[in-house]
Amino acid sequence: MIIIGELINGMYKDVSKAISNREADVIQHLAEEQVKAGANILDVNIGPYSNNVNDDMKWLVETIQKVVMVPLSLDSTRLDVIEESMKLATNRVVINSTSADEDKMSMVFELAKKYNAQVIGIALDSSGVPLSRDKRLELAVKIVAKAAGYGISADDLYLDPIAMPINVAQAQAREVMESIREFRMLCNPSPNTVIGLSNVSQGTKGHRSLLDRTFLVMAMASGLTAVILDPLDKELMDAMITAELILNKNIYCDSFLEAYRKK
Ligand code: THG
Repeated sequence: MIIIGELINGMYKDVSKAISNREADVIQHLAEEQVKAGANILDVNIGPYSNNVNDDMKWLVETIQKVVMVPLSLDSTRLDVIEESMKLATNRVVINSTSADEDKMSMVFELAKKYNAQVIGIALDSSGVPLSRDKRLELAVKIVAKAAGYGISADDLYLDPIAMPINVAQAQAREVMESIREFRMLCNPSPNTVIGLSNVSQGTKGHRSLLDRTFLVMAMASGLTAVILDPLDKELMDAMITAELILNKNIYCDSFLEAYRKK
């Protein structure tokens, strides 16, 4: 499982404050803790409150790279912001994200090609979030075909069926599970699949972690290969590690949680 740590996001008030006040220690602590907890990639999102998106994103990338070596997932709707920070990246980056809209895909895949980046493609277009597996599949097909046209291999593509809050879109969970299964069959080798797991429990009161980890285990059984989550949620990470074991991705031993963490 590819773990993408979600905590460096200006949606969180303390992170937003740390960005505007240039508190490097706050950001670097979050980066180190997430990597220590098992994050393979860190999502970097300046959030909705930034007044200076370009400088803020560049500062975040430089600040994080001073303390950890992992690749970054640059999470922004602004491609100019992504490109400016890509120039500073010391590792391969993930562009988070493109939609299935033709013009957006052209710009994102062009950029990915130029900088040898990976891409998250969200099964969504200007008509909105799809509510059925069929519509999600139709959009995913467009993304896979477009990526192939730019010579971007399926390994470098992450298809996101959009996990939605369970409290307002309860029927979508099953559609998402089935979409993950279908996306994996779109080509050979299969594209990666990814979800923003915390979306699931957004706005719910109580049991957030339980909702997220149950959803994650089910999505993994459907073929999920990457996930954006809070790696500091230990019960969530334990569930992820256990699901990988049950799916026969790692060899069993009695101390399998410790063994996984030692790797
Ligand atoms: N797909 C892709 N990228 C994504 C998402 C996705 N990036 C952003 C998001 N979704 C994933 N990241 C988060 C990060 C935090 C939360 C949800 C998703 C979250 N935050 C608290 C909340 O809203 O309750 C914030 C609490 C606070 O303000 O302190 O839940 O789906 N490709």
